[in-house]
Amino acid sequence: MLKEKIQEALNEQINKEMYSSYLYLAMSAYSSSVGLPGFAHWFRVQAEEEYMHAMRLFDYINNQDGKIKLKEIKEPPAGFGTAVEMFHQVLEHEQFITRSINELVELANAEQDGTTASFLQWYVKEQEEEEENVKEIIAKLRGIDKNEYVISSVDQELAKRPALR
Ligand code: OFO
Repeated sequence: MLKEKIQEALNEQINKEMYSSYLYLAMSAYSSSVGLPGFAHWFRVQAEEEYMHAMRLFDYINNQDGKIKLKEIKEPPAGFGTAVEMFHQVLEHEQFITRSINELVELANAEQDGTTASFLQWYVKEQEEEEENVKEIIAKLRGIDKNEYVISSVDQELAKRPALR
């Protein structure tokens, strides 16, 4: 049985992951609108991945006989500037999510809930990978935001991201 505090924080994390999905879907739409189909594809896959992150929490709460509480998902912005500016916003958001996961782990430890702390380890690793991937893309885009050739070669590279299923 989940403690009330833990259940609340896990439900809050579902909302954050759903917002991440929404945010990346907005970035996908924006990328399409500015003629970057590879970016659009990458963000669409990322949005699906974030939905899976939310569902993993959803299943965990259910499996622990907890209570799911779905909250309103905030509206994401519609414009994100240049490609590199957009990825800086992604990094900022992922750093926010990493802090949130770390706080959840701290809470689980403080509440002596080893099951939840160990469940969260998957997210700790995932956040490490997500931040790393985004930093790599920023490194490729840095300083060349106005260089059409490089943007289009990164666009072609992002188009190769495999779909989730
Ligand atoms: Fe769910 O990892 Fe990104 O936000």
